[in-house]
This record gives sequence, C-alpha cells and structure tokens, in this order.
Amino acid sequence: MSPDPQPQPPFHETNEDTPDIGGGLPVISYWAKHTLSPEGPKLWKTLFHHSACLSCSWGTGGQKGGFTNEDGEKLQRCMKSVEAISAEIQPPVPPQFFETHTIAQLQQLSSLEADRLGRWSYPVIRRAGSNHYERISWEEIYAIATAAFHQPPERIASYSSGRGSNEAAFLLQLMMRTLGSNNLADCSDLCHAPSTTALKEMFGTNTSIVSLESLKQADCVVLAGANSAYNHPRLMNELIKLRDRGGTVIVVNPVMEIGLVKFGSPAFPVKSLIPGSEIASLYLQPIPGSDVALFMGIQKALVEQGWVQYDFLQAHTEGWEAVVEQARSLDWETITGTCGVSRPEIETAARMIGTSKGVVFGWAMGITQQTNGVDNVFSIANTALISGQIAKMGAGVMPVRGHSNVQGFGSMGVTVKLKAEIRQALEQLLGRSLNLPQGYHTRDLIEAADAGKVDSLICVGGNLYGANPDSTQAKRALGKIDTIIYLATKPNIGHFNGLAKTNTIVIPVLNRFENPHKTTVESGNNFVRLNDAGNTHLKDADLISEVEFLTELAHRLLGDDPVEWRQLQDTRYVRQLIARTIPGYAKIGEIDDTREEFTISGRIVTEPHFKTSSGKAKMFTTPLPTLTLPKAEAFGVEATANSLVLALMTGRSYSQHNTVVYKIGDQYRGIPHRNCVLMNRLDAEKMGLSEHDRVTVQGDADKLENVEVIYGAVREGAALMFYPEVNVIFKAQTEVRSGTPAYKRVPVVIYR
Ligand SMILES: Nc1nc2c(c(=O)[nH]1)N[C@H]1C(S)=C(S)[C@@H](COP(=O)(O)OP(=O)(O)OC[C@H]3O[C@@H](n4cnc5c(=O)[nH]c(N)nc54)[C@H](O)[C@@H]3O)O[C@H]1N2
Ligand SMILES: Nc1nc2c(c(=O)[nH]1)N[C@H]1C(S)=C(S)[C@@H](COP(=O)(O)OP(=O)(O)OC[C@H]3O[C@@H](n4cnc5c(=O)[nH]c(N)nc54)[C@H](O)[C@@H]3O)O[C@H]1N2
Ligand code: SF4
Ligand SMILES: [Mo]
Repeated sequence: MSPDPQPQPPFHETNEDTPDIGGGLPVISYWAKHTLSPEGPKLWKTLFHHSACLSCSWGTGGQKGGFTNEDGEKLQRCMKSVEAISAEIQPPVPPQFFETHTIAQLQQLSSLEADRLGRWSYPVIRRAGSNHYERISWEEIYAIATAAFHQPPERIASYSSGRGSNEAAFLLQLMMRTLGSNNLADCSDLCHAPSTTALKEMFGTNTSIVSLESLKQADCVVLAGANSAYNHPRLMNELIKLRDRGGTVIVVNPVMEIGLVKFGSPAFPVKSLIPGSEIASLYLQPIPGSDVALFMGIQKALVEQGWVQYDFLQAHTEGWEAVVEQARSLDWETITGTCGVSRPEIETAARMIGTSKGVVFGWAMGITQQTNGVDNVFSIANTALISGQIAKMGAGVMPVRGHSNVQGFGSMGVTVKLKAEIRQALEQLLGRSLNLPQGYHTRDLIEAADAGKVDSLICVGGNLYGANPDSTQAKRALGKIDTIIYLATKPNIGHFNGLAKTNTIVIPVLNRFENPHKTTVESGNNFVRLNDAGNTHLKDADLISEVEFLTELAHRLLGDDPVEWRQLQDTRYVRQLIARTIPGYAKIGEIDDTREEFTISGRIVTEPHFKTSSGKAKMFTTPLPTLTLPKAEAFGVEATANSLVLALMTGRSYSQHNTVVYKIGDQYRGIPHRNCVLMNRLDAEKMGLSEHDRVTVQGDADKLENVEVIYGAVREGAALMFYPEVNVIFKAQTEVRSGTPAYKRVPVVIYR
C-alpha cells in the first residue's frame, strides 16, 4: 500500500472536551462502578445467565454462556450490555406513583426520567378523559382487548420493536394474519427496511450474507454510516484484529467519530485499552445524503484503474453493463461536487478495495435513513459486485442491524412484505388463502391513524411515539386510535404522550432473561440463540410473558383457529411451528433437546449463486441524489447573516438506546447535554456565533430553542442532534420503496 493518503480526516477539529480515543478506560470504570455497586450481584447473575445480550444485533451470550460468541471466543460482552441490563434490573415504579402523578405531569418527564421511574410491575389503564393511569384487572384487559381486536381487520394494527423473542414475533403475526390483518408495522420500517428492500431485489435475501467467521477472513472493511464504536462495540474488536493482520478499514461518515479513528478495547487490555488501536485507514466525510455519489466515484475509479472483475460480472450478475457504463460516463466534477470528497481520496479508497483479497461492506443508519436509502444500498452492493468482493469467504455485504432481535422479527414474518415461502407455509397452516390487502408499515400506520382509519393497536415493545418524526403529528395520530395496548418492560415517553382516544393499557412484561419459558433470538449475523428460562427480581409483581399474553388474547379472539393457542404457551410448540413455516429455521424444531444454536441455513453466501430467479445477482443503476437545501425564507425565517440552513443528521448519543436515554451527556463527542447541536466551527463563525452560544434550530414542523452550539468534527454544511427530542421539529420525508424516514438529512435553519 502506498503512503498514507490522508494523515487526518479532513473535518477533524473537535472541541476540547473530546477525548483522543473512543472506548478506553471510561468503559472499565463504568463496568467497575456498576458491577461493584449494590446492584452488582444481580448484574453478574444476569450477565452469566444463558441468554442473548439485550442490546444490539451483533449478538453474544446464549447457551455458550453470557460472555461467549458464536465462534466460541470468550470475553465478548461490552459495556452497552451492562447499561441495558442495569435499566432492566431497576426496582418497580413505586406503588401509588400513578395515583399521585397526573398525566400532565407524566408528559413533562424527559426520556431519562421516564426510564428511571423503574420497571412496570402491574397492568394499568388510562381511560378516556382521566388524568391518571390506574390499576386494571386482567379480566377487564382481556374484555377490552377482545372487543378492540374484533374490529374490521383493516382497522386493527400492531407495532413491534426488536427486543421481544422470535416466539412472540411469530405469534403476533400469526394472530394478526388469522384475524385478516396485514398491518404489521415494525421498528425495522424506521431502520434497515431500505437494506431489506435492496438486498431482496439484488440477491433474493433480506439479511447480511456475511458470517462472523467470514468477516474474520476479510482484509478490508468498508464501514459506511455506522457509528459502531457506540452502537456495536464488539464489531470494533474485529476491526482492530483486521488492522493487526495488515488489513485496511475505510470509514464513510460526515462526522469524524473519535471511536472510528482510534478505539481502546477492553478485549485487548495491554495493547489497545489505554493507547487505543487505530481503526480507520482512510476516513471519507461525504455530504450527508450523498453516499451514492461517493460509491459511484469509487466504481469509476475501479473502472479507470482496471480493477473491475468483468469475468465475475459476466458469469454471475445481470444488469452490470449499465452500472459500469453509468460510472464510466459520470464526470469527476459531478461526483466530487455532489459528495464533497476529493478525487484522490476516492481513488485511494478504490485502490484499497481493488487490491484487497477480501472486502466486507458494512453499513447502518447513515446509509438507510435517507430519501434514497435503497439506492444507497444498491450503490454499495454494486461496488462489491464490480470488484468481485462478494460470494466468497472474507467478502460480501453486511447491513449492521439494530435491536438485538429486530432481524428475528422480520424472519418470523412481522413485516408488511411477507416472503412468498412464508405465506405459502402459513396458508397451509391456516387451511385458507392469505390474500390480505397491503398492510401499514410504520409511517403508513401513523398516517392512517391520523386520518382516523385505525381503531385498535397493540405495541409489542418500543416507543412508537418517540421513534417517529413530527412528535406533534405522532401524538395526534395515536390520539385518534380508540384502544392502544402497550406491552413494555419499562416506562417511556410514548406511554405518556402516545395516549389513545378511549383506552390506553400498559401491560408489564418479563424480559428475555426473566421469562418462565425458553425463547430464541436471531442476530444480525444470522445466528439463532436460545435463551434459558429465568426469573424476575420484581417480587409480588403482576407481570406476564409476551407469549402468554399473546396466546391468551388470540385464544379469546380466535378459539382454536388455526392452532390451539393456549397450548402454545409452551414455547416448544411455537418453535415447532416456526420450524415448519420459516425458511432456514428447520433446526429450531430440535433446539429444546439439542440446545444447539445455529446459523440460519441459506443466508450466508460464499459461492456465486444467489437466491434470485436466475441465480445471478441483479444490478441496478443509481440516480445521483439532488441535495439542495431550502432557503431560510422557506422556514419563515428571514435570511440574514445570523441564520444558516444546514443538513441535520439525527441519531444516537453515547449513552442511549434508541428513544431511551441513560445519561444526558455524550462524552466522546464532548457534548454536555441533550439540547446541543454539534456544528463545524466555520459554520458557526459564519453566523457570528461562538461555542456555547444558544440558538434556535427550526425544521419544517417546529423548533427547539436555547440549543447550545458545540464545535465538533462534522463537515461544513452539516450538523448533528439527538433523537427522540429532535423529532419534534421535522416532518417525515420518506424513502418511497421502504417507507423509512430521512432522519439523517433533515433541512433545518439555525438562528439566534
Ligand atoms: N448502545 C446502543 N446500541 C445500539 C442502539 C442504541 O441506540 N444504543 N440502537 C440500535 C439500533 S435500533 C440501530 S438501528 C443501530 C444504529 O447504529 P448506527 O447506525 O451506528 O447509529 P446512528 O447514531 O443512527 O448513526 C450512525 C452514523 O451515521 C452517520 N451519518 C449520518 N448521515 C450520514 C450520511 O449521509 N452518510 C453516511 N455515510 N453517514 C452518515 C452519523 O454521523 C453516525 O455516525 O444501533 C443499534 N445499537
Ligand atoms: N430522529 C431519529 N429517529 C429515529 C432514529 C434516528 O436515528 N433518528 N432511529 C430509528 C430507529 S433505527 C429505530 S430502530 C427506532 C426505535 O424505535 P423503537 O424500537 O420503537 O423504540 P425503543 O426506544 O427501542 O423502545 C424502547 C422501549 O421498549 C420497551 N422494551 C424493552 N425491552 C422490552 C421487551 O423485552 N419487551 C417489550 N414488550 N418491551 C420492551 C421498553 O418499554 C422501552 O422503553 O427509532 C427510530 N427513530
Ligand atoms: S456488541 Fe452488542 S451484542 Fe455484543 S455485548 Fe455489546 S451490546 Fe451486546
Ligand atoms: Mo434501528
């Protein structure tokens, strides 16, 4: 490899509170603080429990023990899993709390305060017009729920979040579809739906085609739009090992995330933890939303430098000529002008890809949460195909997924885009055709509710209110639904702001390590883990498992159609149904006896044969995005020297899990609290601002005031803020093929 093309990422100027490395000693002190505290014994017990980590989709734990991954490697548990467990082992919400606190007071709680109330430990209802949540009996819950879900099938819906089990997910979709409804909205609609859509069209699969074992053989990783140092910390260990064996890492991110430059991993206490390990060999910082242009630039450089694998394209792909021609004919000025990355940097990336033996392309929300999210994924996968870096060990495309079982929910059929194989299998089980109308994905659900078209909603986890853009609309829309039933472990702002018109019920559920039965989950790497039964620390509480609630409700709604629902409270029988109906899941039928966790068959692609009708990968050309921003006047703000329109990226701070905030600051970006905007110093100075000045940040729906300006390593013209708080200011612009909102390129105007 030629000399380092880029001594530093171009936009690297941080504030003085930003540390020099990601991870590092603070991770250890967090571990020590929590594991040595009074909650310590409970924490350790949970860490050693045979169940999968609650937090992210990278996946660890299960039958091999809490600290072992699918390859049998030890010490595979990051501090994010401790953070998630600590939240679950909180004491219950104090008795009488809801009697003494009105709904109006509850609506004032921040996300952190809502989570810190403790665990839900008995079922509650908020009735129309009431100012309080109050306790409710199980009989009344079932009476209300049964009446609610006897409404016409097009007027009932579900929403789910990927923390539940495969078993709960399978039951949810079976109940909804038996009732005749396809309205199975899921958090993945807000997340990796563009990946699923694109991968299905190109390769006939919905998920990553790379296994952990295969990743370990790569000598180059391209990581685009993923802040894995925060959100998938153990992926960092793989990148450290890859650099150690002489490989290269190309990061694509408008923000220089310190942990993607250098990361101190506790897995390598001597060589990495304190000094930190270099991660990015090359750090590309495109304009938010411009990744298609950048990847087409890489394709062009591959063409020009003679690294296109024409034999591979000819033999194993369709539509490649148009893709190669598109890259060849595009001029460099258009490419660099659109993405804001220089030609030498792009050519260096192409050289790294072209000269590596095995390249894995990974991506997350920076790629998917865009109005052209599907094209973004196409352009990444086109790059993999053009360079022949796919369908062999050490190479391929790897969406880095979200929640710890979000992929399992999709596999179980909790989606509005049901796979033909599952549909046929379900039709056999039901003994009738499943010719259901197109269902509502998450955004369609909000729009339908806002239009008064939804009567009843069941939410298996999540925070539908907090996760959606335009919080005012979300609140209004949910308020038009007659009955909402939330199944949840802990309170969140959605339970207090997402109130139904008549009945809002919160059902306290047991989490993954507390269920009285076994469950399973699927990681982003397509590995299925078995969770042993456990018990809860909540004594005298009135909790239920998701499986028990769903089967009991289904029994009351459907009797024994098409299965004996109550028998399925023994989850072994659910797994047998899964084995019969879900492609690649046959082994789950024996897992109770064998305890053998497994990689789902047919998912990992190491030979150039794809699951499309022709067996070839289908390639699609990708239009360049048009990335203009509106003028300040479009927001009703006078365009003066004191205002500036920027592309705002919204996402996660270090200490939060989606809408749940654990800590108000973000220590690795030097951001002290939630109401801050991370900006480039030059942008701030253009407006006559200094660091720590207060500004208004306004989108097309609303504004946030008194926002503190923090300087950071973000490229000019872009800025970063945290969700869920920021969701109040902008309306949903969605990607049309997947319905996913463009959370990563929100036009805003900033002014004093
Ligand atoms: N600890 C923790 N772990 C988590 C989660 C959590 O909240 N906390 N959430 C889970 C879930 S559901 C998900 S989906 C994942 C999310 O994991 P990530 O996708 O890593 O999280 P985000 O913070 O949404 O954003 C990722 C990055 O996208 C970059 N970005 C923004 N715009 C662009 C762009 O236009 N192009 C490119 N190339 N990059 C861009 C941002 O700078 C940011 O670094 O993590 C999962 N794991
Ligand atoms: N602006 C902006 N908005 C975004 C995003 C963004 O990057 N920017 N990211 C989007 C993404 S990627 C996602 S995935 C969504 C996340 O959206 P959701 O998945 O809807 O939200 P979460 O915050 O993960 O849900 C947390 C709640 O789940 C419940 N819970 C936890 N464990 C369990 C369990 O075992 N069972 C049950 N029943 N409940 C449980 C708890 O009550 C907890 O409060 O947000 C999206 N919204
Ligand atoms: S990387 Fe993800 S799955 Fe692994 S321990 Fe951390 S949070 Fe859990
Ligand atoms: Mo997600």
